[in-house]
Amino acid sequence: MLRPMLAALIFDVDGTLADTERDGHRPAFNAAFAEYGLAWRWDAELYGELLAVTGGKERVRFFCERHDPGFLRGPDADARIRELHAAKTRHYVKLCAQGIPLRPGVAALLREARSAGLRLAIATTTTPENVTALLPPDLMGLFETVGAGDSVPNKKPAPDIYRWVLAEMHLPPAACLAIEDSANGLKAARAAGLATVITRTAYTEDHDFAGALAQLPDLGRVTVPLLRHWHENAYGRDKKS
Ligand code: XBP
Ligand code: MG
Repeated sequence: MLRPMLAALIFDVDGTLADTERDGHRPAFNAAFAEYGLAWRWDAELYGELLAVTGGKERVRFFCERHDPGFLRGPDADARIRELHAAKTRHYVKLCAQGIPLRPGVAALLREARSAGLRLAIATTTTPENVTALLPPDLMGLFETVGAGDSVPNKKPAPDIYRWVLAEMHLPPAACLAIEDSANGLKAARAAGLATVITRTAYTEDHDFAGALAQLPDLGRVTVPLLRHWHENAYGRDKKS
């Protein structure tokens, strides 16, 4: 049977393209809480625990269940969480305007991949506005498909966002590689049938990355030929067994 050729790279955003959680999303949440007169403050350690849940709205609800259940008993808690999250997104977009650096090797690999004829896509849990706010327009323009936020019913570790992106690109998972930073992300990509490269962050250093194609500190030493080699190994090996 023919080995699938590598045709596309599908990138996660938070923790993969940039280390956005501790110094981007977390202060944006805290700014929104202050704006709404809430006494909640997420320090870096607590936020690390809350990252077990993907999705900002879902994370606020998860926090309330443990630290302020009264907030959820109030009238229309869902609407207030949505409003709070919209404020958080405004603060996050402002923070991005001040510049959140991309992780080592990301910009170079995106450009190299496009000039090598690979197609690029994004599969993220974060809100779409956050993606365009984070990426400079020239890099944003390299992606043909962006799957983000509430465009699918279930967030990572469910495979929905990866399946949505594969459908948009009309590609089988075997023709792609996913690049992720967290165990939830790895589970989502693997459940969608994608071989996955992991770049760990300070928040995901101790995550279980069993089943990953490779685990790296960052993309600083990753090139397209190396990704092609890993992809071939992954699928070559599968075909023989
Ligand atoms: C990580 C997430 C997101 C962000 C916050 O996304 O879980 O929810 O933490 O963004 P990724 P929102 O899949 O890119 O790693 O508040 O917009 O949800
Ligand atoms: Mg991530």
